Amino acid sequence: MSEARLSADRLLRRLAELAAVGDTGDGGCSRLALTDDDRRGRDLVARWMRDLGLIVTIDAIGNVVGTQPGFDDGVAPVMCGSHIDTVATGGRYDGNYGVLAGLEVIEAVQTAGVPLPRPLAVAFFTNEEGSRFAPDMLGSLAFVGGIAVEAAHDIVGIDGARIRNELARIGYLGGAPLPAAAPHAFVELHIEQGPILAAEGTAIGAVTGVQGISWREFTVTGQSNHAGTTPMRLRRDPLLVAAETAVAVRRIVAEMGDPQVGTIGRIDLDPNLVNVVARSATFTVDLRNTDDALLRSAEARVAEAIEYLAAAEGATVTSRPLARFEPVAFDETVVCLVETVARERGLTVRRMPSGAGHDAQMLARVCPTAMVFVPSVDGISHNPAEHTAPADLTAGAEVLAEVMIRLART
Ligand code: HGY
Ligand code: MN
Ligand code: MN
Repeated sequence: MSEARLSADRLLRRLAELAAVGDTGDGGCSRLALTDDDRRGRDLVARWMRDLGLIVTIDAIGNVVGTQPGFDDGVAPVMCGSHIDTVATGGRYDGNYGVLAGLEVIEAVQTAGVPLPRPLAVAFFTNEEGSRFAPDMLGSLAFVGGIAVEAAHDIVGIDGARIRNELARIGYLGGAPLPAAAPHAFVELHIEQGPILAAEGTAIGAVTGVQGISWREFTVTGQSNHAGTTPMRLRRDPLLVAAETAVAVRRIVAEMGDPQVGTIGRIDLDPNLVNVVARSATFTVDLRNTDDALLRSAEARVAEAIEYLAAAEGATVTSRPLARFEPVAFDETVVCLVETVARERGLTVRRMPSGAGHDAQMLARVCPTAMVFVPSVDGISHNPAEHTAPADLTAGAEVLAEVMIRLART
């Protein structure tokens, strides 16, 4: 039995209250990074942190950390957390769960007066999703010094907004120093967002690491022309190249086999009109693999395919990287601790890599880090239907609590 008694009701209530911010009316929520909805979500969670008496800091990229008071500055905290920005078709658990469960853990520890030699902290990091501003995990990347603040501030989003301006506009251009002091350890609790735990009936994932991620934006330029008067043999249609690229990506990934995945998630057609052969097609290719050499091979094959398809249509191609992070392995000691705590609590547990990117993959650069997964019903995520059973949410939070308490005593 843990020394701290978590309140499942309070956790579920806060999850519902946060999900109401940016509610999309279909069970999900939309809080794209640094929008007004993101600000409202930030204000709510920061208020909960302050109500708990935590020291709340905001840094220059808008990361927010709540730390227990009463410890010397030099004593590094055991930190947990995740993100509260969402994709536009987000569910209510991705990121939010790890932040609010962390808040619940700290509240339970404080209520029980659990004696710890170092503080606990909970963070939400800016722009984990990367949907509006690339790359993803931007806030945690800056937190660990993986990108200069000035470079991060100058990033322009898909809607033309600049990060620094948006941070200032929503009141989260903070003064806490970057890179931040390294935590003693970091644990991120998160829904799996995939099908494995639910299919197996396993309660907890002891996450061993995160697969490599490659995002690249391609712009294929052809010739805008009249849809009625232009014979097919004279067309240089960039949309055709984009469509053939989608087929090529699927073929390449199928030939490589699991765990390689490939996605064309965003496409913009210019001028995007019913009676105009497009001038250009701009689209993103998201490739991922647990093996970096294979990921590089997939990148090369896709780039080669696009060049070939564009040349065949008399079109030209330019591209730019949006994100590229190599595979990350988490700290074996912390992964083992997650397994041990889960088993002690009578929970089934299995080791697994993460298919999704997470802030933990950045914190792993500066301190012992691991993640705890709980099942996603039908493996659905980045979708309003995203769901995790309350009992699974509670079990994950209790594992988080015990792992953090033990890490605080190491
Ligand atoms: O794309 C990802 O894996 C994460 O949701 N940012
Ligand atoms: Mn997430
Ligand atoms: Mn996500």
